[in-house]
Amino acid sequence: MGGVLGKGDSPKASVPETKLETKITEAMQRRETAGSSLKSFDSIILKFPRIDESLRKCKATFEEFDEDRNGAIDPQELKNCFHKLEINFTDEETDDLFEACDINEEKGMKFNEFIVLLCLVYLLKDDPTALHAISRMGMPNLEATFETLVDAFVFLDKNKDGYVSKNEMVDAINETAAGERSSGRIAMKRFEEMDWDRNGMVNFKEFLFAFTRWVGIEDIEDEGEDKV
Ligand SMILES: [Ca+2]
Ligand SMILES: [Ca+2]
Ligand SMILES: [Ca+2]
Repeated sequence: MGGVLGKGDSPKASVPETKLETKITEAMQRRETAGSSLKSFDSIILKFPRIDESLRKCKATFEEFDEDRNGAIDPQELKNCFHKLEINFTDEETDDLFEACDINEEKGMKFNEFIVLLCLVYLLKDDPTALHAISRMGMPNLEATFETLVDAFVFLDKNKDGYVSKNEMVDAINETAAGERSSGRIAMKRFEEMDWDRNGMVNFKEFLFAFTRWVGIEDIEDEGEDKV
């Protein structure tokens, strides 16, 4: 875990990280050295509608890979999907990713989980330790959206440790809404929504899941097949 974390910013040691989570954090830290193109929290909010639109268009992709049309992508369907997108992850890496994003542990990726998974793949694609680095996913619009999401996280993570702390979140919001008393409370609430495991830090996966909720991606889950 190194000594790079600022005081009060380190994740609680009691929450163990999986190998994959460590890899994601390291990939994010590498990406953070390049900095963020975003200048303010407002500029992130302004991008919400376009991100929302782009992710919704991805629904067709989801349906394409949901071969048995049961409303979820199972491990085998995911492997077929990766094969088709020329994402060369090992079976073990694919299974780890699946487990990390299958938050309901239903052995099936719902649409919002699938989006988070693809975005993590996007972040990991430049991992120098990956057996086969992938150069592209063949979905330029979606990749641009993923880049925006990565960029937003990089903007929030001021000390570049791969996690957004509560203070970083509050700072980001206060920077824009100067003088508004309520903004700090909103920031706190947003943060608590994001920090699922309540370890005081938001990692990229938590950020992505929160994002799919904010833009309402979860709402469209039920448009397709009925699932009892
Ligand atoms: Ca399926
Ligand atoms: Ca941080
Ligand atoms: Ca957390």
